[in-house]
Amino acid sequence: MSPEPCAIRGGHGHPGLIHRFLDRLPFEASDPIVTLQEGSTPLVLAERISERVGAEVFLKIEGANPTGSFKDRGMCCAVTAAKRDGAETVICASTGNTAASAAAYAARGGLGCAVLVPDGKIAAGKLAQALMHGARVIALKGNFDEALELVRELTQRHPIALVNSVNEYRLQGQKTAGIELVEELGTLDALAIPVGNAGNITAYWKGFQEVGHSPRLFGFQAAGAAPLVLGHRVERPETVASAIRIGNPARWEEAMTAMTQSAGRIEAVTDDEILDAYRFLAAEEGVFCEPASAASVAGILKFGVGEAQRVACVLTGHGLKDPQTAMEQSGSVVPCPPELAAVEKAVLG
Ligand code: AN7
Repeated sequence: MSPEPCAIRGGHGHPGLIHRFLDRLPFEASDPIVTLQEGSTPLVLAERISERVGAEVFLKIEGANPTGSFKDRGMCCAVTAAKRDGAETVICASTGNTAASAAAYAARGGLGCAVLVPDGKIAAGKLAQALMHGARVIALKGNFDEALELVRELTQRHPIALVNSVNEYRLQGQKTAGIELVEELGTLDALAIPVGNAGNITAYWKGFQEVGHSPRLFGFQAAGAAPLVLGHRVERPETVASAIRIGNPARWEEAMTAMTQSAGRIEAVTDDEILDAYRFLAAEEGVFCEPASAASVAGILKFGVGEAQRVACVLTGHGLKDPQTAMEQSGSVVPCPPELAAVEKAVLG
């Protein structure tokens, strides 16, 4: 991998994914590429989870992207395209991560940004990011599905670029994660992934297909927000995994087609199962992801991996995104006066 494309732009280290995968993406090197050097994320072997499911399980740590989620893969492409095509402002509906990523890339690209989020239902870290990056943050008295419908209508009336995953460039960017997995592992038998709006699972499938690979897709939804499992819309989705609190996925058909083509499955995991996996990952594997991401691991712990021998779990977002849930799910701190004897007792228990 050549560091040159970044050096040209005054950066160092690995190139962003548009430069890395330029031959597979609808961009030219001369386009006004907006990058924070996203992609090329760690892939770590999860020894304890591997033991529990009886297969080799790898974690694709998408929380290591610049804004802490996989959304950066799609957003660098969507914002680059918007800028190239002359847009001045981008907009999205979001359960949080898309908003944080859109806000960051818009700031980077010198574009305006507005985000519509469900009031009171997005994790604190994501809200802080969107605000810090200077987005106009609109708290909708409604859920994600209503927000998406509204921004779709709004962008029909105004020249504002929609950067939700209904935007084809988002999938183009996100497919690169699937390509990275095949490049790194050579082969994999199954992919476990949380599913909300169903853009990411659709994008992974696109990436796998492009490199001639067909792992089984295991998609997992939260039980209180599982329209694809139930086969019908969920009017009032509810789950502790606020990122996937979605009742009417935009990429419904494509995701189900991908699932069928891959001989995969879509299943539901309860909030308790999600939180068990969330704590296990942090305490036993040293990997802190957000609750929605833990649905992928909760799913394989619950349903197994069939005949698969090598599996990748996509950990879509960083644990720091949602400090409130983390604090609720973990132990308490030990108070201590500033005296050696007391510290000794506190440390040694
Ligand atoms: C951590 O940010 O929909 O199935 O508006 O943030 O492609 O929707 C987030 C989704 C999984 C589900 N994990 O991905 C948004 C948003 C995390 C997420 C998903 C999301 P999709």
